[in-house]
Amino acid sequence: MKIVVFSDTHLGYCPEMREKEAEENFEKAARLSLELKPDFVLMAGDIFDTREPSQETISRAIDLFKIFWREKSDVEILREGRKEDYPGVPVITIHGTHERRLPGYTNVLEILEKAGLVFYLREEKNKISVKKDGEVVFIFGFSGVPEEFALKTLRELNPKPEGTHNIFVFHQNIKQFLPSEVPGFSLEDLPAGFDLYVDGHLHSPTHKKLNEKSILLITGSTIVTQVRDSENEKGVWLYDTETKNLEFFKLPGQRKLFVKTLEFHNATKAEILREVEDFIRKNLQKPVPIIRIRLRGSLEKGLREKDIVFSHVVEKYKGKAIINIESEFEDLKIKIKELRLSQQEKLSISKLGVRLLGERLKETNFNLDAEKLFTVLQDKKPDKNLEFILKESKKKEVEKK
Ligand SMILES: [Mn+2]
Repeated sequence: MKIVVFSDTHLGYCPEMREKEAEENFEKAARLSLELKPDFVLMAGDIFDTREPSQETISRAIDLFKIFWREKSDVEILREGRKEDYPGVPVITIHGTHERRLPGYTNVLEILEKAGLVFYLREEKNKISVKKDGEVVFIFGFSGVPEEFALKTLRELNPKPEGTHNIFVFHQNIKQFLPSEVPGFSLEDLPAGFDLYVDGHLHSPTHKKLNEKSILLITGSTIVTQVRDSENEKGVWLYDTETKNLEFFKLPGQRKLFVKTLEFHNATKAEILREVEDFIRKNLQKPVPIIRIRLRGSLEKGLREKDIVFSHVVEKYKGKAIINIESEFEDLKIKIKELRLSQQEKLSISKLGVRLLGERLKETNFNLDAEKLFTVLQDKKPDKNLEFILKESKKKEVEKK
C-alpha cells in the first residue's frame, strides 16, 4: 500500500497574522498528497493549534479535509471488527499536544470524525486496520499525553502488531532527537514489532532505520512555528509498505523566515527605525517572508522604549512581509512586545502557570492534577468542571486506601 504521511498543520496558528499560512500549507499538503495517489493518509497530531479552535478555523478545516474527497481509494477500513464507510481517500489521525482535551470534553477531531472527514484514534478507540489485496496495514494510534505520563500510559496500553504490516503513530518527545534532557520516550521505549513508527510533535522532518525491520519517521510540521525549524523544508512523506521506501515531497512556494537581533548603543529613534527598515527591505521576496526582529542594547538618554512605535512600519509592509518586532533595551529591563504574543509564547505562559499551580497544590492536602485544574480554571464554566475533577481526586483517594 502507498501511504502519505504528514502532520503538525497547526490550523488556527497565530490568529490574524499567520492563520492563512497554516491553511494555505494544509491545502498544498492535501493537494500534493492526492497527486501521489495514496491508498490512505496518516496524520500524527497537532492538526489544530488549540484545544478549542474558533468556529472560523473549524469551518475552514472542514473545507480543507474535503479536498481528500476529490479522489478515490479502494481499501477496506476495519475498526473493532466492523467495516467503516468513507468518502474519497481515508484520513487517519491522532491528536497531538495542542488539541488534547480532558476526558468528558469533545475534541475537535471527534467533530471531524462525526462529519466523516477523518478516523480519529484515541483512548479505547486506538486501533484501525486498512485492508487491500490480502495486505492488512494495522495502525495503533497513541494520541498525545503529557510527557510525564507517556511511558506509563504506553506500558499500560502495551501495543502489539496485529496486521501484515504494522504502524505505531504517536505524538511525543523522543529524547534522542532533542538537545536537552526532557521527559518523553527514548527510542528503546517504543513498542516492539512495528514496521514503521511515526512521530509528530518535533517539527523538523527526518527518518532513521532502527533495526532490520523498523523505521522511525518524524514527519515534521507543514508550517514554521519555531526559529529553530526555520531552516527546514516543509512537506509530505510517501511510504510504500512493500519496499519500506520513504520519500519526501516539498510543499511548493514556501515562505522563508528571517530572524535577526539588532544591537544598539545609545541609539536614537531614527537610527533604530532605519536599521529595522533596512533589514526588512533586504529580505523582501516572493512568497511573502516572515521577518522577526529583536532589538537589544541601550537607548540615548531621555528616550524610552515605549516612545518607539513600529505600527507604521508593519502597516507600510503589509502584504509584503509578515513582521514581528520585539524590543528589550537594557535601561528599562521590561520586555515590551510590539506586536501580539506569539502562540508559542502564550503556551509557555500557560505551562508556567501549570507548574506554579502544581507547586502550590503540593503544599495543600488536595490530590489534584495541576494540568487538569489549570484547564478547568481557564474554562468558561469552571464550576461544573471543578466538580468533575474533585470527584476524580476523591476516587484516587479511595483507590489509594
Ligand atoms: Mn506541533
